[in-house]
Amino acid sequence: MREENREPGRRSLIRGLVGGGTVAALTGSTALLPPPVARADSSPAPGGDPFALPRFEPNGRVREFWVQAESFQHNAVPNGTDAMMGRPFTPEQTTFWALGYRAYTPDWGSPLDPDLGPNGIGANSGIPGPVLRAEAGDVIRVHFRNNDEHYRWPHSMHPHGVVYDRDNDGGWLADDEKRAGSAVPYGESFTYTWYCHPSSVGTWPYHDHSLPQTPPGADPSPGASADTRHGARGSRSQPGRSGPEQDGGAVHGGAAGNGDTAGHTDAAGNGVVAGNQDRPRHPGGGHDGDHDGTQHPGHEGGQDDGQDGSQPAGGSQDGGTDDAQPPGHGGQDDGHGTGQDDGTAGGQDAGHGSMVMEIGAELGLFGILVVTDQQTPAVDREFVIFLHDLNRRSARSLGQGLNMFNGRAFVDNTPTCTAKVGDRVRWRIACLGEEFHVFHIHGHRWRSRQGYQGWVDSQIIGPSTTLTIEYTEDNPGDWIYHCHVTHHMTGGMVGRYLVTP
Ligand SMILES: [Cu+2]
Repeated sequence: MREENREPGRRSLIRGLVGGGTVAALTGSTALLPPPVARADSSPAPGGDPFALPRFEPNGRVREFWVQAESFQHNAVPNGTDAMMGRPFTPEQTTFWALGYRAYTPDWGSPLDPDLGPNGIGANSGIPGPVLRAEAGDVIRVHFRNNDEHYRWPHSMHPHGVVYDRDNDGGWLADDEKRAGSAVPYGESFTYTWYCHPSSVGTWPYHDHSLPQTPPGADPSPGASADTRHGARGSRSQPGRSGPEQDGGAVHGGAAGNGDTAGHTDAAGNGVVAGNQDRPRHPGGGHDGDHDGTQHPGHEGGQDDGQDGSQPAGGSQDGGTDDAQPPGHGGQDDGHGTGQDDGTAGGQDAGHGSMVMEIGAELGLFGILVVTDQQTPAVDREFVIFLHDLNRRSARSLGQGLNMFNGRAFVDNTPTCTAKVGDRVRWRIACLGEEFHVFHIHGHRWRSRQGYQGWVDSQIIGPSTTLTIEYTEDNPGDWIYHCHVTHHMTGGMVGRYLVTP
């Protein structure tokens, strides 16, 4: 049915972009126009409600995925070099305890093999997670298991773009903490069901959206420690927990306790908050940092570095960025803060006190979900690149914050993408974190809804938004792709793009 509407939709799109007179001249390239634009034009039935979403027409197919959250030591700069700036790194400076999603055979039997082809799951190395692919009309069923042996935090999977009910959303709220899929305890599993509507066609992120946590090595306030006793479903009372990492691994589900203190009998038993539990709660609750009155002013965010309070208002915006400079480097070079700014100003934005919302995603629990339909052009090469940042507030083992593509920083550590002239190329790019980026590929242009007649060679992308870039390769060379925000590029967001004749 939508097939019939396809061509008119594309034609009107072209008119919108370049005017009707040039339609014929561009016909050859229309197949690679960004599909969502054409679809938006073609979906409403003639004379129908322009607000109406295209209807879900189930095709009876269920796409099943077996996905596991895992923890592992991860070196973001395995070759030890920032080849753009000529700076060396030791493994200690760039290694942290990461989290990642991996795809498995049924019943989480064994990890699926990597498949970097245009219809594959990707590297399946954890960061990013597997590319979850489906078609409009499909139902996606993700069997998710939490095997976070290191942090032992609850985790979840929250998708964008597809359609789901609240129980399958994976997003945790302190005042709605009973939803099983929003906080899957370590060692347990949950099955999510998501529907691929026609409006789901495109590139989307999915990520951990479970309860906030205090990163290991942070200095949670006594009150924050108390909070860890309740609401930390699944992560409390874990046998075998050991190591210093666990100390700070305080789970602040206690935020939920504000409206429900009766259920948390151990609140009174926490000596550290003695005398405070009788204090009237703040109306509106939720502010775990102050609900027990023990939060120290100096303990907001990355207290160790003590710079939070001295940051100008703009500091939080630079949160994960200034910190991308290694100590002793960079700060002076590009006029940004010094290496000791570890981005903790962002901590105030990302959570309360030392807690960090979506810390699982910051440590690597994210991936790309792709929904296609019959209008999606086939390509020869498809590159899946995830832009994300990590600062020392969340990973104290790092010598500096990092700006990463797919869990790696700096050229020849980040993915090297390859194509040959004549290839139909697609980049599926997504972003999470605290930064906005400008994705740029040297030597190439593509169609978008921005720029002169839609042609661009750089595009803005921010947390949870995506880019789908399509073109026919025409320019051989040893190129780079990078974020065009200078200190994100020098913080690691640069990769190689090799095009052969
Ligand atoms: Cu950037």
